[in-house]
Amino acid sequence: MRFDVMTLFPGMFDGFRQTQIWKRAEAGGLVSCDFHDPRDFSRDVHRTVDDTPYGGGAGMLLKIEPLVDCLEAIPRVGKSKVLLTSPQGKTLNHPKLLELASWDQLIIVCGRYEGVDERFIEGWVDESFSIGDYVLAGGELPAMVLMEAATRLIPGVLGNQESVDQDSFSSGFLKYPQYTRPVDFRGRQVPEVLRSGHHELIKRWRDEQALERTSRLRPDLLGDKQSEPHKKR
Ligand code: 4FV
Repeated sequence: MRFDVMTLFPGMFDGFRQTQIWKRAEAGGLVSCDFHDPRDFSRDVHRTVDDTPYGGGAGMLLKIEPLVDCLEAIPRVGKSKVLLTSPQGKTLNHPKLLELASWDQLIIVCGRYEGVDERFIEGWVDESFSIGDYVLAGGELPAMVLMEAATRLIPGVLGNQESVDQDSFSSGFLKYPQYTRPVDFRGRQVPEVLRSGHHELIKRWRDEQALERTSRLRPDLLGDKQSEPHKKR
């Protein structure tokens, strides 16, 4: 999977690229990423990439020329899609990330200022995505969220595929409670069943817990799924 990120702040990704999951995936040739700064495509000595909105209103917008010139300079690789980070986009979720993880190239345009010229969206963006109903200063964090979440779903990136399959949402349920040593912390015990070694009982307990917390915390996830969480669909 190849990520091409259009951003005015490529440095924001330095820390992200030091994360273990990304470094291992990049070293294994499972992912790669390149950064492209629209400011390098601005057409004036002041390297302007923003301007005031027609019709008035607060703030500035990203101009269309540097965005189009920057995008058209990115070599396309196989099945590629142009994504824009925007609060107006569809909110990312697990099924969408599974779909995005199947593309050869994702070009992510990071919004800044109050947004971008609408003609760029109409003419050059395949899909806008949001990470939630709140407003950020830029699209760089949403881009990293997508890059990490999609990369985790690429076969071979995570040590054991099992951990993806057991992720929250991959079964459509929230994950069951989990515990590790010590067995007792200030009188708080690890549930007996998990220390029983009785795998059938452990699985049943985890199913019940996943269903209970999903119906309590995220009933919207249940839809038709009223019964066991881990019954293969
Ligand atoms: C956002 C979000 C978001 C809007 C103006 C950056 C900001 C500026 N992107 N999910 N929520 N973007 O707030 O994706 O362009």
